[in-house]
Amino acid sequence: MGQPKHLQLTYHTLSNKSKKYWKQRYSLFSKFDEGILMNQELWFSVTGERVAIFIAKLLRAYYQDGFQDSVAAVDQDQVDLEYDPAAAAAAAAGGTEQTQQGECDGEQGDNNIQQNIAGITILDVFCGGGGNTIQFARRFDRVFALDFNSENIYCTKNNCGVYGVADHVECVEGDWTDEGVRSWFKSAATAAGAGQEDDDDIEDDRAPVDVIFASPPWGGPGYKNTDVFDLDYLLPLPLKELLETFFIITNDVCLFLPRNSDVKQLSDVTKELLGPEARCRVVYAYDNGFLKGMFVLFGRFV
Ligand code: MGP
Repeated sequence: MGQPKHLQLTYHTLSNKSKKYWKQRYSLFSKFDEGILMNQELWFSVTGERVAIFIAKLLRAYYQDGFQDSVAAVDQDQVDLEYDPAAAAAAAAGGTEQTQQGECDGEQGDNNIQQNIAGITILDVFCGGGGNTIQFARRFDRVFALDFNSENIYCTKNNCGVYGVADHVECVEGDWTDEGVRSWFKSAATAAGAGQEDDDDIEDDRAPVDVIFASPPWGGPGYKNTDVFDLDYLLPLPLKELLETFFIITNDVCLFLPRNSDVKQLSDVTKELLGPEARCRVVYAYDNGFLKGMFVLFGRFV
């Protein structure tokens, strides 16, 4: 059974824009040689494995221990999650809760993932090639992997199979900007609450979601051409509109954004949407000393 050739790119068939990522192929997927598939765009946008492991571990630790302890728990796993006073001061000026930096150490201390966190469902809204989906699926009960691009969905399904996590993942082809697609998901908390009082027989087959994770398109590697990335240029929606669509379902949201994202803008939008006292948490993700991006956390993760 042959896989589509254009998803089995080699150094020679990669576009010039993506060639530089060839030597990073095993940091994108350590099982690259076992049949990983990616189209041209995924080569520069998929979340590297150690970064994906880092955020999956952090969110899992939260569910095990609560956030304060989760920082400690991740620390114990040798992830050097340090408080960065300079960045924190800058963020505080913008009103964010706290800024931290985490060194992504991959599987270290996490080799025997005891068991997936039962009953927690994550929606990976822009799943791309499945880099994040795979690591969530190794640690959480259920992951919905959504993408509007059928090729991405094909790659995610395939790549989840390579990592043996397909049983935990439901791939859905759909565009988040489409209200019909969004309305298919609902808050797991509401679903549980409704279930208790439920005495009507109205069938509701929408998918309950606890956490929304989003690593949206940043518009390609060109995000680095500016000192501060204006989050109005996120795709497919500007930051505020994107968050609005998420908060209808759950406030427990985690974004992966460019490392040069405008933190003041993040703070302003957070207050606008969640109230004047509202805060978000920013965690800068370093891999081998290189800053790869920032995670921005809302709701119970703050
Ligand atoms: P990068 O900044 O292009 O590479 O991507 P590098 O090698 O860190 O930077 P350079 O300064 O050496 O040139 C770094 C990581 O950012 C990628 O592995 C992806 O995880 C993420 N990333 C990059 N882009 C362009 C996107 C994007 O458009 N969307 C998302 N979600 N992630 C991206």
